Amino acid sequence: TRQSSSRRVPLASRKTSSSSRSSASTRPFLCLALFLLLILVVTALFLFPPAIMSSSSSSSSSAASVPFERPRKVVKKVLSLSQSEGDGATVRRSIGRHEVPNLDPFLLLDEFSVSKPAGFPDHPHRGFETVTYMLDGAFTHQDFSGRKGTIRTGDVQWMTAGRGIVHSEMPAADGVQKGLQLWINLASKDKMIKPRYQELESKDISQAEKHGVKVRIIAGEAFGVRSPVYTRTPTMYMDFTMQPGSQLHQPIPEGWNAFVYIIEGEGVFGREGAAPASAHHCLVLGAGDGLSVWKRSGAPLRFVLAAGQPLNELVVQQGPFVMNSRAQIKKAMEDYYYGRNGFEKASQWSST
Ligand code: FJE
Ligand code: FE
Repeated sequence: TRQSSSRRVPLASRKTSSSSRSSASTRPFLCLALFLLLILVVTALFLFPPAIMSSSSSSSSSAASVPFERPRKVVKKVLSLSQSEGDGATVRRSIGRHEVPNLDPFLLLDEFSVSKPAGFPDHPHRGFETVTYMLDGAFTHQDFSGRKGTIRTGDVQWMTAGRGIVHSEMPAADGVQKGLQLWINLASKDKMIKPRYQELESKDISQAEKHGVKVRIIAGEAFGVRSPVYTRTPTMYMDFTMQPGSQLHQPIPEGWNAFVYIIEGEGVFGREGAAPASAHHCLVLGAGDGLSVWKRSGAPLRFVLAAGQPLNELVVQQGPFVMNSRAQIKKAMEDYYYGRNGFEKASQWSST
């Protein structure tokens, strides 16, 4: 009745009267209505966070499709050529050959194709990490502490050799077994840490897909999805597959060294007008905050993108030992020879 009486007040006089008489009577109701509205909004926020978050993440992805402030361009393109390694194995080396001596913190990238009986029999490592990513087939590894396992298509073995590992890496099936092996340097303070393995089965590798671009995240983050792998040397490593007509705009931390290795197909990297690059090429990226890739037509494009925070330390490498000085290399060779400082189990061990 109070409302109806206030409604009957002529418009001209309502403004003045509402400030005195009607406000005193309707304020409790207004407060109640505002309170109910607040509860409604809070409930909605609790009930539909995924909808709200996904809409905000898709808007942030469209923000990412705006060109980067400083897009990374391809500063070097190297075709990896086949060479013989291990015991009769064939690798296409890109990082680690003369043209790309080392891209701190990366030491080596090999695309390996190996058939029995070839392989990588018993050998040591010290001072860095090896990341083996199977592209097709299976590899068995055995180490001097009795650890043994087989990684298959899509699986990853992230091995932190630290102060020392001796192992063998051999094909586990008939036919050609293919994969990538990336060597990542360890900081001086981490070179002698206890060895550690992080193994991810294919089904456990974080994946994301958006607008014709699929990514498998081995390390780091893409499309808002993070890998559980701990990278002692801060690293991102992902495997992208792009369908024709798709584009990718992947942020990469400023100051990190980065490269692309094309597994199959071809695509345009760095700037839209660039000439397409094709399989088995390693593309070293220049400075900037992200990489754009265009896949126009034809077959899908598959490549890995790796980026890492440079260590800015001296690198002294002697085969499987990567240290900071000649003296440390000499020490590593002696430790391996005499079975000391992490190589205790080396002398009496051999793979089966
Ligand atoms: C190594 C020669 C080698 N690339 N890719 C010397 F062949 C190796 C070595 C590998 C390797 C292993 C796999 Cl599974 C894949 C690779 C080189 O084992 F460590 C030294 N020092
Ligand atoms: Fe090895």
